[in-house]
Amino acid sequence: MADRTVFDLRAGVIGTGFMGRAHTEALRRVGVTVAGVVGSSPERARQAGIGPVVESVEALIADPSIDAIHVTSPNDQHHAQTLAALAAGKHVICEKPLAVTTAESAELLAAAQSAGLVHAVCFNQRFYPHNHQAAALVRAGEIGAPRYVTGGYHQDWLLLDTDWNWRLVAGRQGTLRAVADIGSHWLDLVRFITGKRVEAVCADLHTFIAERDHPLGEVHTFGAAGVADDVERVREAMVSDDAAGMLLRFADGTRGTCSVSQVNAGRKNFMWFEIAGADSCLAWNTENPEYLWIGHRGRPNEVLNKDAGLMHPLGAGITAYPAGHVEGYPDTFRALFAAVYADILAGAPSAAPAYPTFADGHDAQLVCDAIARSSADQRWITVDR
Ligand code: SOE
Repeated sequence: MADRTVFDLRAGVIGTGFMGRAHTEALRRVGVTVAGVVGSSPERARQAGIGPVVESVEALIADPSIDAIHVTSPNDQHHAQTLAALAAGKHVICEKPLAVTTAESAELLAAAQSAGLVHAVCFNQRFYPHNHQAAALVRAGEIGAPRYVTGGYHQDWLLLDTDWNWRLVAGRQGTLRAVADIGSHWLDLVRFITGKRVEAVCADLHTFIAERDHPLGEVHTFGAAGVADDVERVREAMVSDDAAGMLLRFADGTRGTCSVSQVNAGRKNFMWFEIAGADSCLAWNTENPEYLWIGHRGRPNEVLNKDAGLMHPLGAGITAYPAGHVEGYPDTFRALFAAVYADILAGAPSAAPAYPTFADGHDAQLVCDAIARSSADQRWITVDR
């Protein structure tokens, strides 16, 4: 691809819901052409209006003009669609979680590596500028050795017993729901920032809403407001986790505590961390992303505003707007795809990809497996790598 630029690259997107929209919008900002989108039906894809409608996944993957496939379909479809895209020689960007079992995620990682294709998982929340800045500060030793990692991810879009989404359908999400859906973001983020893997977990998952009155049809993510009042509903028992508390042991003695919930009223998309090092502490959250709090003993605390001129190269490198111009959730997809498509333009993964790969997605699956087992057995479980 010697004379091609990012503006010559073409992507196909599977899924036309919340993530399909986020992906197509970010692709256009990076300069990649959205060559086609596939929905749960051609009519749903036309209604979504996010790109040229292609009749089927098979037709999209078979298009020789397409360089990469984005998989944003429900989790139980990721494995088959990703394998088919890789077999067709397409680079793949897959939404998290990568798969619904560790066997599937291991197979996808092996297939991508043997094909020599670019493979990425959308742990996009790494790409808030301050999350790269936090990683740079830790790597530079500026807070001392990380000791205690706390935080979590709270939402409220599944609070009511009338709230619904494919994630609540047993089998479509995988063993875990809230933990796999949003807890995986937090676990990936703290691993990216601290550089430490979770080695063992003690988890307590809970289903607070034992039964839900749900519509018969599909309800998009965060889509409760769009459901008609007179829609027919059925009452069904629920088994997946609405919330979870987790104690974590990282390598070399670092400890952690994480809370995950999709039933915390008022928390719309609130992810936060506080990383205590031997010397100083870092804190950040998604609802105030322009500021990184740096806590000290014996001297004033600091609040670093997002300003490339004040940040380490790692943080400044993914900062696209000047201080005071807030870069939020949609911008994380732009920054992530800019990194991924740099490798796609080169034709293969770099030695040390600047983005989360299927290896990160598979490791997240291994940690989720340990979390599920720990809660079921009510004891500490070591991650089985
Ligand atoms: C729903 O919980 C959801 O859309 C997640 O699936 C995304 O990964 C998260 O970024 C926002 O909330």
